[in-house]
Amino acid sequence: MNKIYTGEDRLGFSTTHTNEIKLVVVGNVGSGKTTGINAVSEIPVIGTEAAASEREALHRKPTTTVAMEYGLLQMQRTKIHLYGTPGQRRFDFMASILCKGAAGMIVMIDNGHDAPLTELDYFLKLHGKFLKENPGLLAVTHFDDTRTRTGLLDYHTYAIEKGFSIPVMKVDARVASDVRNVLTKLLIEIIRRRTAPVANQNG
Ligand SMILES: Nc1nc2c(ncn2[C@@H]2O[C@H](COP(=O)(O)OP(=O)(O)O)[C@@H](O)[C@H]2O)c(=O)[nH]1
Ligand SMILES: [Mg+2]
Repeated sequence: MNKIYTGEDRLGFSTTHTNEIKLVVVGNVGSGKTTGINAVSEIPVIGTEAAASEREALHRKPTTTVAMEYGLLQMQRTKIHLYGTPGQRRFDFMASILCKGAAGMIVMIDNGHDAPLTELDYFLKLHGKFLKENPGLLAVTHFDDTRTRTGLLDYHTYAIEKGFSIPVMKVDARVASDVRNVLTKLLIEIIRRRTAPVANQNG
């Protein structure tokens, strides 16, 4: 018979105590990483905004995250430590550092970008190893002011073609309930993987 793991016996997901996890938000400049973290954090976000240097970064705003952001919130008996990464390419090393110990990843893509699937490709490659081993979610923003005709299904198909089966959601990073929906979906997937029955454990 399969064993159903509950409580604290597997990878630390408790059904009775508060769990703590780290989640990381990656994605292109201006997609809404900083905005999204600010929308849901229950503490003042600790951040490192500075003048942007890369042209791409200036598309939406004059400043951008240069090292990291940190926000904290609690949902479903879980404390979520939320880390935002810089979008500018020259800070990619920082994103890799921030991924250490993370339980899941949100890849946020600005649908108003000239070539959003190329942007997605970049982040799938950069974080491919992490996403193959951990739960991830693709959050697509800026649908209301989009300049492209790329739809959610296009993102899904593209990710599948590249070997990534991750959920795709439409999000407005300015809207707290949207961002919370994304976090809930990712959290459920994290818990599901950690508590799923282990097939044929005892033959
Ligand atoms: N119209 C629109 N604006 C958005 C949406 N999501 C985020 N924004 C705005 O886009 C900008 C994103 O900036 P920021 O959060 O700093 O992006 P980051 O570089 O990913 O951290 C902000 O001005 C947000 O208010 C969306 O879905 N629609
Ligand atoms: Mg930012």
